[in-house]
Amino acid sequence: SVERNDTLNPLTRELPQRVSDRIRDIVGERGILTDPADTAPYLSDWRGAYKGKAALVVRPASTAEVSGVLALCYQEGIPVVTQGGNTGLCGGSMPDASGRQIVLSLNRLNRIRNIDAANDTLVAEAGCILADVQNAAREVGRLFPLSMGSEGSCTIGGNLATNAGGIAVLRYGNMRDLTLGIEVVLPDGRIWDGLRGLRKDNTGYDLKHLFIGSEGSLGVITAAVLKLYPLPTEKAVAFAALPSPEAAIELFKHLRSLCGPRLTGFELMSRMSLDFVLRHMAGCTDPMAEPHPWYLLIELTDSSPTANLRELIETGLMGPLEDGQVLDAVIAADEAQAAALWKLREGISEAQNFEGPSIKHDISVPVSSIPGFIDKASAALSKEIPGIRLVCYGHVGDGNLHFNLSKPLDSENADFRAQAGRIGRVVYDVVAQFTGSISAEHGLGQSKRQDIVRYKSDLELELMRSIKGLLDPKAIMNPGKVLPD
Ligand code: FAD
Ligand code: 2HG
Ligand code: ZN
Repeated sequence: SVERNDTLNPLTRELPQRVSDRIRDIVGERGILTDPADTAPYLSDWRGAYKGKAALVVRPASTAEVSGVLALCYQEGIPVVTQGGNTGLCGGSMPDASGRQIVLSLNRLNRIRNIDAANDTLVAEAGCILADVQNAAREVGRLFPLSMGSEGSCTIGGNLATNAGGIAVLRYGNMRDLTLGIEVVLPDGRIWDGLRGLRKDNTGYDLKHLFIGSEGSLGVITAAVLKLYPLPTEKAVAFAALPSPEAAIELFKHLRSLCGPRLTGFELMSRMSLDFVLRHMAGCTDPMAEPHPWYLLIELTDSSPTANLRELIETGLMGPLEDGQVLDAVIAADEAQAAALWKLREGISEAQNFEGPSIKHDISVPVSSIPGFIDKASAALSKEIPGIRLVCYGHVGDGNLHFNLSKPLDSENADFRAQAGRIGRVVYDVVAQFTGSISAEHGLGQSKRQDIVRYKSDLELELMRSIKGLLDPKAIMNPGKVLPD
């Protein structure tokens, strides 16, 4: 609230000048952005689906500065929206329209503090770009396996706060599985140093897991101890055409038995998804002569010098090709071809943006229920909105589908957007029938927080609210996100 005798910050008319002056004292001139040209990228998301206003964009460069800013915000009751690379897909990093909230961007907190090759760990600050962490690990002959289309922009803090997944979860797990310890600044400014690099530590409640996946609603993650793995020395990538999702799950079972943990990526995509990529992404071409209804992108990796993965994947595809469970297959001959095949999968998200407004459903069901889910949800939607364009793809080896929709060609953008709530319910009710999740890897943000009322038990919601009340008693951390009203 604004005190009577206080001068308002002329930039926002919302934040008292003395507060912005104190923030400037903490983070310095470089730590505050005020020019609209500089703040614009922080106030709208990657898709242009969410926009917000902020009292200030603050960019601390150390944990101590984060602590100072939060202590002040806590004292003054100023709401804080933490932001990493701003690549999230649920509006979690966007401030609201009030202009009262502060965006706390961690992009200057981006040092790699330590690499311990013997312990296979790397300590990264939250603002490190994921690709930079992957490269730092590679430089010491190690792998940091988290990988996704946004890796050139998303940050370790955002990956932790959303418990990000991506394309290698099948083998290495999601961000939660890749993290041994974290450092967190609590809403009142206190710093919890939980940067322990231990693979065994049973000393009570594992507090880091409360903050991982909390989407900025409990505190600010400032650094993490991440797990490293042996660098793969061999890789094989195949692109296979299939008649149906059932055939994809049969092939999954077959390849898991044949290849064991070497099966690293298993990504499904529908023809519509591939069509969008071919239409909009420069340099992408169909690797097959004819169109097919479904495709899989399959990756095997190994660190053992004796593995012959190309031969292994050929063997794995031979039987299914003979009995018609696989319609056609292409195996990458070199790294450039492998990258070109991956682009067909990784380009879908961006390509869909060119087709007008989209409605995203990042769902998971047990792997065995994938075909049943696709059948039921597709039938329900086609009945609900004739002409709807289903853009179905995802990390099917993890049971995770991006069951996305693009508007019918003959409908108005605004009409389509207005139906997102109703359409979501149709899809999520089918998810619930298969005991699935309405957010597999992207989080709840602002787009799905109300939906969880229908799909989580009262007890779960009560426990979530109790944890929020305990850690953030003044509710200053990312209000309007994660928890329902
Ligand atoms: P932001 O978008 O800035 O923030 C996301 C949330 O985390 C917000 O709620 C924010 O408040 C909170 N937050 C950010 N930093 C911190 C911090 N330090 N402390 C506390 N809270 C914080 N996601 C997947 O899981 N798998 C994918 O395969 C995948 N592919 C993608 C492909 C594309 C092309 C795009 C655009 C996105 C993709 N995403 C994917 C979504 C997104 O990239 C991830 O959710 C990523 O982890 C977000 O990181 P970020 O740094 O951009 O976070
Ligand atoms: C992916 O797997 C990402 O490509 C993005 O998670 C999904 O844009 C989407 O819906
Ligand atoms: Zn994904």
